[in-house]
Amino acid sequence: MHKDLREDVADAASRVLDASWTGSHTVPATGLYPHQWSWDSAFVAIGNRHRAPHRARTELRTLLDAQWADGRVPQIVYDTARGDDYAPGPEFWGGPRGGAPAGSRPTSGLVQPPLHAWAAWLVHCADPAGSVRAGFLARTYPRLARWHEYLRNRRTGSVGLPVTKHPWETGTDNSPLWDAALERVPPLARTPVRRPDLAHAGAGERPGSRDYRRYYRLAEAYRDAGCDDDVPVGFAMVCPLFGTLLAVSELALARMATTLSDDGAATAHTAAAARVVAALDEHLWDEDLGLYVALDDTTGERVRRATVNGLVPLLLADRLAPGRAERLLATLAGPGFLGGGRYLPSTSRHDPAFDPALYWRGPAWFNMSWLLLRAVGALGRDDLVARLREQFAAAAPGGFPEYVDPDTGTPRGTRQFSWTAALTLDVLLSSDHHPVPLPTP
Ligand code: 2M8
Repeated sequence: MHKDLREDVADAASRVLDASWTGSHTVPATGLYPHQWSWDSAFVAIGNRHRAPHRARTELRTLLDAQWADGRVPQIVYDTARGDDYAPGPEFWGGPRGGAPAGSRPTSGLVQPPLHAWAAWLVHCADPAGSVRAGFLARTYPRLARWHEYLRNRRTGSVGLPVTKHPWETGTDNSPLWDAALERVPPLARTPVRRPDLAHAGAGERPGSRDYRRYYRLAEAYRDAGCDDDVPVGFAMVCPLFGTLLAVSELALARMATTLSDDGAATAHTAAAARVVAALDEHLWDEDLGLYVALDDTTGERVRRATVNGLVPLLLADRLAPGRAERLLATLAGPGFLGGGRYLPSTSRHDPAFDPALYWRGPAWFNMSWLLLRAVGALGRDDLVARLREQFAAAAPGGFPEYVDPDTGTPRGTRQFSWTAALTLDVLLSSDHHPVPLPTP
């Protein structure tokens, strides 16, 4: 990209991030998502580290300030000053729930994929001197380690991988991976379902009302059990995306521990990552589809659907069982994914549920393309890097959309979406594609 154009795009992305910055955190989108979301903040910090490392550190610290006593980092930290333009709001989660820090902002009781330690490490590496001055690692490492302990102690399912208790926890809420499990949840919620989201995105681009009644039903069950993970709620899914991000984040914690001179902890984090990778390989690999699939922890059955979630383990390429990385690369480049159209779809073009417009069932997402971009960049696959970068070149002209049609590039969902802007910045400004880089000397 020409230098002037690159600067224009970076300026436009920075304006999106500035408009969504509240002074303590960044909202994913001022209309559709007016609060702080867990993994969105991690993606945003990854972009902001290039231009405002102090802000990137604050973003993560604000999120971690809402960490529960049991170690969980909540899916949403509500900003009550922002009104009720999102449902379910803080009142839904209010009442008896365990462990939110006293005096902190109200939160959801659910979680989201554990990208945070990886993001914190990238933020540190972008400005090591500023990070040291702020005591960033010393302050965040213990909290991040506790977050992983929560996942290990309270969320590890029957195959040794973390279990999500609600589609909202997966980050890929409407993915066909959850269809069969969700089908067992009665579409009957006590709470009236409000849909303010439909004022910000087309109904054909968002989940349907039956799905929403099931989402509420599950969230009610979890909330009413005091968010106690010993109580089954009727949804317990193991996702290759969630597991991969946990493993990468464990490797990031290992780097942090080494930097903080705790070699024992570093060894433990590396071993934890290895256990996750071994479980991914043993339980989620699908030889026919050539990627990793989800697993229903309630029935023990694998969910044999090809989605982008199953390609993300490519981030762990050098640690996977022999031959897996090559198969993943072939699947990524093949007709179901990059080879079949313009951008990387969230669901394979060959899956019966593929829909190029509908949220997580086909559209191309910038966070997924970014994850795969880092994976193929580290493997030196410049051909695939170039293909994945094409989507980022379309971000600014499309108004930094939440997602795009993978074949036509038509923007979908909301616009001026923060992680789209942040990751566009990262793609423009990153020189190192290694997923978990070594510290800058
Ligand atoms: C979407 O999820 C929220 C619930 O968390 C929703 O649909 O209302 C997902 O794309 C999720 O991954 C994302 O974190 C969130 C905010 O951008 O929106």
